[in-house]
Amino acid sequence: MINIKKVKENVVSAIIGQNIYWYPKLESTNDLAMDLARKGAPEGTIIGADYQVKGKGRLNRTWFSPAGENLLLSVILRPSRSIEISQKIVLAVSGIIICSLNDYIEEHEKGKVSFEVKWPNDILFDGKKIAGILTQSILTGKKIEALVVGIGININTPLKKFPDELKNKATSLSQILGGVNVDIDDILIHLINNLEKKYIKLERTNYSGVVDEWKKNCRSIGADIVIESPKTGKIKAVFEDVAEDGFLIYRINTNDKRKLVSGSLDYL
Ligand code: BT5
Repeated sequence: MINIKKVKENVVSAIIGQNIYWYPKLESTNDLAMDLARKGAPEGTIIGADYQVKGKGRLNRTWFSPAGENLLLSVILRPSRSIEISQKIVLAVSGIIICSLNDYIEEHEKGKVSFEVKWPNDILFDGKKIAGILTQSILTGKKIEALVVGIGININTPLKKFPDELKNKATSLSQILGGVNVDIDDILIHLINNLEKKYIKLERTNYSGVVDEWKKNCRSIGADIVIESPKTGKIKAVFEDVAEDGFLIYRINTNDKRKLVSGSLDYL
């Protein structure tokens, strides 16, 4: 169970984490956060859980996490923008997660670990997923009333506990650091502090520089990929770039460049 008192004592924030609600068990932190956001919960409210009965990924996928081992939370943001900004927020949050993991690693003198981002919402280590982000929004027309940013980070789950289909695709911070037990509270404290700093800056600077920052952690521009989306189905392509709005640009052949707004990619 997260030590909320310790977390509150160590966060330096005016917005993020002013209200933290943590539960032993929830269906999904995103579902409750969406409910509370609809009822007017203030910006920065965090909903967390030790266990989710129905942890959600994108596109009706599921998020796996045994009880008490990992970080599962949703943050309610209320950026004064239209929905187009949400992909940039996802890219920015990827960087914030990496920064928070690195802060922990540095603090515990565990050497240098190199994380990588995968469009649109994954954080990987050595090609394996350590964290994912799921955003959901409440809109008036195109204007965002609330954006719920759901974050799942594998902290202490050992490789053997992942289901077979994830064993070659997932990892956790503990696994990366050689099996040590990682203090989940400490990661949460870094995450809240980094979210606070970065979100305030992003709102002030009109989200400039987000895509360039994200690209610094991306090693797959130019790679052969397979993209999959409801609109296109599965197609082979080249990962050309990420556009200024945060969406993926892929190339089918020399003169045919297209934008992927909603979908996934796999490396070939
Ligand atoms: C995501 O979706 O990566 C978004 C995950 C967001 C989870 C958080 S937890 C707190 C909050 N509340 C929720 O209910 N959800 C959010 P997507 O890109 O669709 O990836 C999902 C896919 O990742 C699955 O289909 C699996 O293949 C894989 N996967 C599931 N659990 C995983 C895990 N723990 N580690 C790595 N990969 C996983």
